[in-house]
Amino acid sequence: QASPPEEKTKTLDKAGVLHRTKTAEKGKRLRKKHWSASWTVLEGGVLTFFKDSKTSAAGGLRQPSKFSTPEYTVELRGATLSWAPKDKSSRKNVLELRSRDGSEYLIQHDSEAIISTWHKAIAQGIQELSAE
Ligand code: I3P
Repeated sequence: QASPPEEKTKTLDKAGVLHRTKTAEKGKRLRKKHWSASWTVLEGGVLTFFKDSKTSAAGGLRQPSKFSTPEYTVELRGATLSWAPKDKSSRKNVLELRSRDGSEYLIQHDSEAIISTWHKAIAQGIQELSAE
């Protein structure tokens, strides 16, 4: 399915609330999943999950200092992204992101349209970093 031309620009920066959980830490699988809704920012080849989801969209990509503590930052260079296999989660629309250092995250949104735009943006970010 072809993208309209305006989506082919290099604007990768994106922010919004996603459900996420970390499933592995530097190659070591975590035993329990803890899903939480998180303000998520894709900027400059780094995906940042903040602790909190209660952030005003009016702030755009800017994060009020009150909520500015990132919980996880994922360097996209050398990372891989795929749709999670069904055995990884009972949820729908789940992406699996593996960082170069062997950490893994599941990323989910009930809206297929919303998760698809994240899929596209993160995949494009990974691809552009590998092409540098
Ligand atoms: C887990 C929790 C997770 C669920 C996981 C459960 O239970 O319900 O949301 O993952 O399923 O084990 P608990 O809260 O007791 O830790 P999904 O929502 O992604 O399915 P799993 O054991 O199949 O990974």
